[in-house]
Amino acid sequence: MKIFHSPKHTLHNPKYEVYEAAELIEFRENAARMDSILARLELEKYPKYSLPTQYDISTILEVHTQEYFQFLSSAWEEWENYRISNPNNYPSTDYIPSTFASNETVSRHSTIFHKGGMFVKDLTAPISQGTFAAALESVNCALSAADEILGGETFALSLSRPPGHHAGKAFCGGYCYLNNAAIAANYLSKSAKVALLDVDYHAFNGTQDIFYERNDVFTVSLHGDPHFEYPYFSGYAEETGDGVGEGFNLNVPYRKGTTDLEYFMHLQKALDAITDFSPKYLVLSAGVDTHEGDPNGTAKISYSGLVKIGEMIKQLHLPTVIIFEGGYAIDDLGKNFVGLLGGLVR
Ligand code: SP5
Ligand code: ZN
Repeated sequence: MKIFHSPKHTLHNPKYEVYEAAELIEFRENAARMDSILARLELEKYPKYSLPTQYDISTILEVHTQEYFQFLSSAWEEWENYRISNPNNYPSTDYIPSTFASNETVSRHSTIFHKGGMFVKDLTAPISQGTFAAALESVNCALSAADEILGGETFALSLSRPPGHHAGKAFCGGYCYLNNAAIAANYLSKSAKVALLDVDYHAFNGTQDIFYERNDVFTVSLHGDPHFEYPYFSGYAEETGDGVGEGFNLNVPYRKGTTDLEYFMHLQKALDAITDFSPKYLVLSAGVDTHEGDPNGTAKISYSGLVKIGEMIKQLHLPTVIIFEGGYAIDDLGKNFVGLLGGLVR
């Protein structure tokens, strides 16, 4: 199995995120997460990583809008230019908007403030100087992994960072800017039917947005119920798709404090639905913020539970592109992620 990784992920390095109300905390989706995973892969004797191939941006523009992509590419610089051209004292910073568009049909996109209010969904997607470059490399890793599968491999791993599943057609949010898994699934969908399974603790609002009106990619997510959990406005069981996509989106929300055995039951339901769809390929959005020690989650999945999740997914017997998403229990992250991975690929 090939593993794709780019050291350029470190270019994405926001300092802070806004947690709740006015509480500023250190940015949790940090570069140390990747170090933890790389160290564990080495310890467990996985092959050394490969650098990704560079793909044309048309692979991204089939999933994200041109306007949004343009915004991401220039946001930090526009923000920096605004700072420089204004007489104030603050030093160069990450960009986090503070004024949000309430109606997405308005199109007053003139300043960075208008654009930020349109395209940024929440206060946990700060844009640092190298965010766009890192996000592109994260996509390149995902597409490189997809090409392995098209070439006949059974598994390929993309160590994508930043993660992607909260990024929609025209928005970033929740640590995500470009939807790595969606871009890989869209790329694979040119060859055959694809299922996308998301086991990150949070609902995949970006992925759902992208495929909601499509029937060639079946999207399934298990997550903390949005009645109490981020992203709050998406991830409900009654959201099943629209138009020809009706019936091709499955949300499986679960209760606060969900434990291993309950989780396996939910997962089996998701796997059965995927089997019924009979896809040729699987894209797995692999987050391990379901772990009992995760500061961003409420689920109580044990280490052995994560291994078992991998083993259950293996029973689909599908060629699978594995894409790293969330997981913030930094001390256990490498062990947890490689545990799920090992259940699946070993
Ligand atoms: C990829 C990924 O895992 N993104 C997660 C983004 C989570 N953002 C959470 C923001 C909401 C914080 N609310 C905390 C409630 C604690 N009582
Ligand atoms: Zn998550």
